[in-house]
Amino acid sequence: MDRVVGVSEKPLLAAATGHRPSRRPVWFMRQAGRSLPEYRALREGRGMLESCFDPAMVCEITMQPVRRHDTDGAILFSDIVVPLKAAGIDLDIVAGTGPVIAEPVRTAADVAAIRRLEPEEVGAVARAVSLLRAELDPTPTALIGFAGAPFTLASYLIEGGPSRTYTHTKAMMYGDPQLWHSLMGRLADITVTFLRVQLEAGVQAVQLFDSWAGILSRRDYETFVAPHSARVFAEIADHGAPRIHFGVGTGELLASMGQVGADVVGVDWRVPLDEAARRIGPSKALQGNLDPTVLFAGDAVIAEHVARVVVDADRAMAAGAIGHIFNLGHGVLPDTDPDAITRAVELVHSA
Ligand code: 1CP
Repeated sequence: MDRVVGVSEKPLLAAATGHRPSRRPVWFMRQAGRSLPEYRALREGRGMLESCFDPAMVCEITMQPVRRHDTDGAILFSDIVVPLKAAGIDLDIVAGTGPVIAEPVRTAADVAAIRRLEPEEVGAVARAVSLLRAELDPTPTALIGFAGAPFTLASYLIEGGPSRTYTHTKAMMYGDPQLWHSLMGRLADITVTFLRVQLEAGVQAVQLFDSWAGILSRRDYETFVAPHSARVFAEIADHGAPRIHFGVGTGELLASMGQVGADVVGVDWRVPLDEAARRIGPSKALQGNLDPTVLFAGDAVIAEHVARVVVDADRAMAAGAIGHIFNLGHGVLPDTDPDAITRAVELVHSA
């Protein structure tokens, strides 16, 4: 495509803001990396974090799934722990495991040691965004920036890595609410800085991932999490870019998550989109929610499930949702066949 596409012509931005998109926009969480052989080739012998601070590499990995699948969103290749690393926290992303924190945050002294993020510490990310805008401006694809929400970041810092039970996280939350809120406040500051750097460099939408919030009750979410996520959304509102909020297993939290300030609410595969719209209330766009494992079940099943999500989304819009961005209910699984992803995108675009 060689002509410059105006922002209002980007289907993803149109759907997020209640305008009529020229086609149903689709992108996939974790579409960059993972399943693509060209990604594995590029990452050969290069660490994950090292790659996230290399602007040319970030640009190339972000573009790979867009070129291959013709998605309407390009998700910046980065990770939720990148701003924590940049702010001096000793951590690594270990292949096959995920983020690992050298010294888990458990005490008041540990929390006090978490400092602010200076914008220039994520200057490499800003440079990657500039490179990407130059690539994407002539196309219909919008550039999406992202950050981890304070709760999900806190869970990694406190547990020291991925967890099933979030024991230490909940122990601090229930046992020392003052310390908890102090930690969440510091993480919200880092998240705001990281998102503002991306927005100022040119991302056209942002997604706040509160991936693990679904382990909380609605009451706990509202008491311990919502005020901090709400502050993040409020402090980036002046940019005017659509703000997406997503978590896994959040069926019981959708009404609350819909109230912290996002324009678009991401829904996992457990709740049909029309039911999600009822829980969230009117005036929001919805994003989701094909079960990622459906991509392993063959073309006929993929077609059936894509059609079902589209029907549910259309019902959600009849019930007051202002738009639909097609996505998975969570990220692309690593051994997904890339051709199944391409096929799903074609089906969404022709639905
Ligand atoms: O499409 C993309 O891949 C874009 C970049 C991206 C994004 C949006 C990566 C690259 N990570 C993320 C966000 C992220 N990272 C989230 C929120 C989204 C989600 O819920 O899926 C979370 C929770 C993480 C933490 C993380 N980083 C994990 C999960 C571990 C756990 O707790 O279960 C893992 C495995 C990583 C490493 C990582 N991040 C990204 C990639 C491609 C990888 C794999 C490592 C590698 O390739 O070496």
